[in-house]
Amino acid sequence: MPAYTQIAVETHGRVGLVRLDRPKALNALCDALAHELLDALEAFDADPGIGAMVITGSEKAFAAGADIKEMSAKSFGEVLAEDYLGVWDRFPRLRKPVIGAVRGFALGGGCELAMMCDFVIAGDDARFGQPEITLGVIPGMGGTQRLPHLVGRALAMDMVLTGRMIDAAEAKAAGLVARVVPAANTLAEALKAAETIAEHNLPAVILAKEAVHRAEEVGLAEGLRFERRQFHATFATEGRAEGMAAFLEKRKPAFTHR
Ligand code: DAK
Repeated sequence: MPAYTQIAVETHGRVGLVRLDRPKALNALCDALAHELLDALEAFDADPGIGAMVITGSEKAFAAGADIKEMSAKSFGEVLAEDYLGVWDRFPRLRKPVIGAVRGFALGGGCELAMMCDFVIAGDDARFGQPEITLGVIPGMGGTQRLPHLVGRALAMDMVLTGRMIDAAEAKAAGLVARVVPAANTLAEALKAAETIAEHNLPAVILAKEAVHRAEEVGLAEGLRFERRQFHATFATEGRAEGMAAFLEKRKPAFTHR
């Protein structure tokens, strides 16, 4: 495993866990952290021993946004030439599910990272916001696009234009997070959910994730056709036969993840 300095990486059975580890900067997403995170996630994605991933931060902050100190000195020419933050384009190409386990602040790029995850389990101390407007900029890692998909235009406009933070309960009611749990249980609940996913027939998990994301990109008729093809494709996997046989034989399936 590479020597990471901005993140800590662990495996729990078939689950890969990445902890953002810049506590003094509230896990602000500097360029080095972003590259390490994507490298670690891609390594898990390619590892046949891993079936799902979890990203978490600290008790105080999942991530307080892009690194304002790093960003503040950059000129337009530099951000354009470097494709600053373009590294995040690698995230949606991950094929295995990623769960965000969020406590504390998830602001700006941190909220956008949470939204890149396939779903979020939030502690009841989590706070989400897109405060970029207060810095004179706008969200740049998907905030203006993913937020309205998840919470609708009204709340997305409120958050993006005022910079207001919402708490975990409001995020749950709005559809930004899947579950809210007592703060101390956040990571344990996320790992449990990831373990459940990782036990399932991996090819079906990958096909299902891709199909759900397709719903955000295409119209209903095309999405339904895509889903049918994905469903048919599960019949080419060993796990489809095993899963159905196990049900009929009243036993637990033994998936080979092929
Ligand atoms: N960047 C760098 N450092 C940060 C930071 C951040 N986003 N957030 C916090 N820190 C640092 C603070 O500077 C402080 O460092 P020291 O002063 O101790 O050296 C340390 O973390 C602790 O923070 P505070 O002292 O402020 O802690 P508090 O508990 O008082 O306040 C807070 C917590 C989260 C409310 C506050 O830190 C805060 O408001 N942070 C900034 C939140 C924010 O505005 N986030 C949005 C960042 S902008 C783009 C792509 C993406 C983006 C832009 C463009 N393109 C593709 C072009 C995204 C932009 C953003 O995310």
